[in-house]
Amino acid sequence: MSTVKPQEFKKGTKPVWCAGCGNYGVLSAVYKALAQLDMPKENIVLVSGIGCSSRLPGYVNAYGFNAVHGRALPIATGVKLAQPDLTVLAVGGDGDALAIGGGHIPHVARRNVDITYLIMDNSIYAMTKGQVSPTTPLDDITSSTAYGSIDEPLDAVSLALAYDVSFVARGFSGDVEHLASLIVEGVHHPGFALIHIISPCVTWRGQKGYEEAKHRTFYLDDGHDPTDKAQAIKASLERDRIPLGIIYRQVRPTYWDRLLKQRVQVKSRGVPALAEVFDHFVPSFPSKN
Ligand SMILES: Cc1ncc(C[n+]2csc(CCOP(=O)(O)OP(=O)(O)O)c2C)c(N)n1
Ligand code: SF4
Ligand SMILES: [Mg+2]
Repeated sequence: MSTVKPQEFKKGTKPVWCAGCGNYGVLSAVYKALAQLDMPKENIVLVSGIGCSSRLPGYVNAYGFNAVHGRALPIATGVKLAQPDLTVLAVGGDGDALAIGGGHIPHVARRNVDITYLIMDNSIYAMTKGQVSPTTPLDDITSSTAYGSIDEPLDAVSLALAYDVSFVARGFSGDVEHLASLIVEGVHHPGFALIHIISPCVTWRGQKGYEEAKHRTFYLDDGHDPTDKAQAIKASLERDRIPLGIIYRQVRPTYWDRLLKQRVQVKSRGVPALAEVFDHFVPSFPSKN
């Protein structure tokens, strides 16, 4: 049982988010999860892109890096590979993760880098004043779609399952306790964990985000087996109802495990120069597996 209090992760800087923004709930869940994880602050790094949601690391009492739009994952990968004993969380919005940064998800997935990625989805480009995003519903009027969006929205969970991300979950900013438990599970998972979070923007979408969450979400129960990929895909294909909880989980070697294995192979082949490179960049850090 952790004795660390969530407030210990709270920074003096007050968030600049609008009143009613879903991001407050996500931040509270991050505080709770980090307290439950009970690890030293100096071992935690949060890397974000650019957007309202990407401001989150600035409000957490741990290491943080507010990076470049769409580039949270490559930077988080660099941090994790340089210091594998750190706990690395990547955070960002739907635009950051699924538009400009969308090309990074499959590669982190196939490498299974041990990062927990929080996608804070408000279905809009909020920071730049309400343009259509990859998850804006069809027909929605936004700053850039005066007559309604004519693009089908992307589903982050379906995408993650198609890319074979090894841990896929969905939470809602309005249920802090549940979201915190998903973050804890994601961090404990050895490999890439993607958590899709419904985090409404009240300024550019009014109450729409909260109404969608209220009327369409449901919690997966014990009948759902997250180790069964077919069940996970079936759950993600429900278009009218949105499942919350752990949708998929598979334990398989991480990128670090593979590097360690290669280090042994390189050494056994007796190429001293290459072995030296591996000794330098791939020291024997402990693995979660
Ligand atoms: C390379 C680059 N392109 C575009 C921008 C402008 N820009 C900043 S934030 C943003 C979108 C933010 O949307 P999202 O990632 O969903 O975050 P939100 O603000 O909704 O939380 C854009 C297009 C930028 N900063 N850098
Ligand atoms: S504009 Fe939207 S996403 Fe940004 S802080 Fe305000 S409510 Fe939150
Ligand atoms: Mg957004």
